[in-house]
Amino acid sequence: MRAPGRLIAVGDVHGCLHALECLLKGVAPRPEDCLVFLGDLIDNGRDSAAVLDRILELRRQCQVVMVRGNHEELLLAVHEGEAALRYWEEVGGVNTLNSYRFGAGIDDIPEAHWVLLFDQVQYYETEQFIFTHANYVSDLPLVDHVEHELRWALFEPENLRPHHSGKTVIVGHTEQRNGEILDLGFAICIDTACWKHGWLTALEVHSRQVWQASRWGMMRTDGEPVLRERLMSAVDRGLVVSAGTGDGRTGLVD
Ligand SMILES: [Mn+2]
Repeated sequence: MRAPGRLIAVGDVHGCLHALECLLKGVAPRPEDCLVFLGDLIDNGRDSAAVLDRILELRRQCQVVMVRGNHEELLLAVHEGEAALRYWEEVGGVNTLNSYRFGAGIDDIPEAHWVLLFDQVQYYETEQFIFTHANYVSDLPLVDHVEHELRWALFEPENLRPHHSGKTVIVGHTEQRNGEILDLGFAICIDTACWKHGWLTALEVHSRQVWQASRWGMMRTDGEPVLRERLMSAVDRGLVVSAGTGDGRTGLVD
């Protein structure tokens, strides 16, 4: 039996608080709705700490499922030793630490956030849908998947087949730098690269209603291209100085 509320997947937030706030305003979650965060709530963007606080608050407003991303996996591994901590810092963790306090260390992350991260699931499955962070193996039940397939493997259309269960798979992780959802019918990637001038995407999986917001907290208008493409077309038309050759203000930085 299908649950009464909406079932809404949310792509990789990556510390983009303004995008998340904007998206939640648009979605206006009701208590019967279920929001499935596909992982990578943290790192790269500036406001990871506030994003985790917002998720804690959201859990009092509607049902929330959090699928674990590779970035959360790296953070949870920092207690294994210095090398793990250094590696996480290099792939976006420094911004997460600075979101607690400039120059913060791992001990500055509050207990409530660790508890929240430990609540993340490996994947989420309903009667019609499968949600993972990164990818899936078409002929394997989800329970037999390993962490690489769930959280690290790139979503490459040429290598994908429908999952044997017949369920539609929803994933994040593989950045769609053009800002558009990659919809293969049997599988859909909604990581539209929010922290890199793209959008944060929410998708209601039954109705296919889509919300997209920029990291500056603006809702996408119909057909609006990502900032990267607007800038590149301005460069092509000679309206702005090309990235890297001018004063830096138009530079496109990953
Ligand atoms: Mn990821």
